[in-house]
Amino acid sequence: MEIYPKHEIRKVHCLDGDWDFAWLGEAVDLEAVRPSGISFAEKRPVPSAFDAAGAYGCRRGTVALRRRVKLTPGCRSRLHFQGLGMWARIFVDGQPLLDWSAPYSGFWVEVPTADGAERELLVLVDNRFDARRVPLQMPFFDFYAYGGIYRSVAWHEVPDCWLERVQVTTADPAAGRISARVLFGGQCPAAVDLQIAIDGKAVFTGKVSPAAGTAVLDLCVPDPKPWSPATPNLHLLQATIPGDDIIERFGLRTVETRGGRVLLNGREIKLLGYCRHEAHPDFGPALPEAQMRQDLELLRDLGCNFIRGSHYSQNQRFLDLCDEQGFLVKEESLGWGQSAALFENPELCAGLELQTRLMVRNSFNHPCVIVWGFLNEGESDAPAARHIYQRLAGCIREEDRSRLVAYATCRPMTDLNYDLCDLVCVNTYPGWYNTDPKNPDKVPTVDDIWPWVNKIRESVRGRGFGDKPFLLTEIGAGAIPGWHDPYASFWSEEYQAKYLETVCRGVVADAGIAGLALWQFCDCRTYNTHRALGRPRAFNNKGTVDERRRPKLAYARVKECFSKAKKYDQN
Ligand code: ADA
Repeated sequence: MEIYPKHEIRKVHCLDGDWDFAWLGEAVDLEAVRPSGISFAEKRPVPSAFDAAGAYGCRRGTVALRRRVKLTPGCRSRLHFQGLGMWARIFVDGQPLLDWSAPYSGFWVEVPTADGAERELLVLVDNRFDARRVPLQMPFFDFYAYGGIYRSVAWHEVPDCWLERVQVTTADPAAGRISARVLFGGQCPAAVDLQIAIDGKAVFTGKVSPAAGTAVLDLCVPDPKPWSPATPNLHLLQATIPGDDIIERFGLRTVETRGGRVLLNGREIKLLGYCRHEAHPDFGPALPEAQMRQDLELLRDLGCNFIRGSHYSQNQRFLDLCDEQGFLVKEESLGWGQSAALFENPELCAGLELQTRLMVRNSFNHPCVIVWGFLNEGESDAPAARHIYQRLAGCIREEDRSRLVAYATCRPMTDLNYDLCDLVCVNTYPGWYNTDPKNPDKVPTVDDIWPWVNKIRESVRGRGFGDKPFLLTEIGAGAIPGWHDPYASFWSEEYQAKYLETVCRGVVADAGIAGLALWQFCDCRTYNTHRALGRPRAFNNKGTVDERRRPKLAYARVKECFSKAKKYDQN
């Protein structure tokens, strides 16, 4: 897949396509696997999830994937993985180089040089749950934990000092003033010859002296065109040093909050949209670009301007498309309902920090991303969990101060960490899950929705957080596709339609609610254990479209509400 940043001078070998594939079994001792002993009888494509469908669908075990590549003999090189799950050991020419256990995160592997041209890349991938090896992905998460190299891979040839990234931050969108943080990798000389062109026009030529591999330049975009949902203008910045270059794409826009509102380029914006999993019954998270585009087409048709990338770092190609089409995104690192006790595990906490920093480093030039998130529905009302909320909000702000920071809470009345964030993001399901523990036999109805949401808002205001924009980042009801019931009972498309209409109408009419991400865009596969007793079909059925994107009854109701809503004032 063509993904930004790109390169004109640097030699990049895209490794997407057929790889040699071997299924090693369900009970493999990973330490005992020797690359030379593997016999490869099959071919499988990368990117793909081996357990999404077909012979290994829904199976847990270990696979090996192999690819041979011709590089320039003796060159320095690095491998770029955009995302795999759940655990991998990466070998080049038979040597183990890295063990990786951060699903959905893009990362680099430094490769030793070799005299010969032909190099062999072998990746062992394992999708078994293992709290020690893969603490970031737990079996209780309510979405299927897939295995495979499910995003693109590329092998880059680089000089001894290379361009890692250029982080572009907008200072003034209308005037086109930006700050460009040029990040160098490898052995950087004291002074480097650097050229920067924006949209083909030279804006900097000279020597820079990187301090700790970084040089910061204040630059002006020659013909600046601000980015907004209605005018998603993008600019290209090309940085060149001897033997290397990088082409970054960025948009000129600011995002901030004031008096409970979210402001884009200084103007109020109402965020209306969906939570979306990267999910499809045939492909798992390895969506082909055509599917990503269809999802965006449907979201546009529904009248959305906002996508919550639940619950992990997003495919970079998807974010590129959101940049091009003017969608706004909350991107979040992988986390789901972890308890305070789990955060006592230092390896989990280190993994959370690593993947959260990687999310920011991988996505910092996407204008579509306006909110960084982490720890969906963690135990945010436990004093013992505060350290991890502080750590993650803190590391995001170290990486990027130009966006909003927020986690989604399902403990809105007792949450202890609102002070750390720019937004109050609440997940709540009144009218679906029972909100009254004292009255377990009460049948939830849509009449429960607004009294409960308003009670939450009162509680947030009462604790002094009324000046932070309030977003409903999850709310919804399940509907089994095709299940109709004249009495609109649970699981019917009728109940879901009534439910989502009640939510959308209320949010659109209420200026005090800054945003809504309905749960969820499409049905998606979830755990297939005993937990699935609450998840008919072993799917989370709260999609407005089903897993093959066929609309349910609710589709037209949401479309009617969102399309008529005023979202952004261009003038
Ligand atoms: C939670 C969670 C979602 C999903 C949802 C549901 O709020 O964040 O991932 O599991 O509940 O459908 O119950």
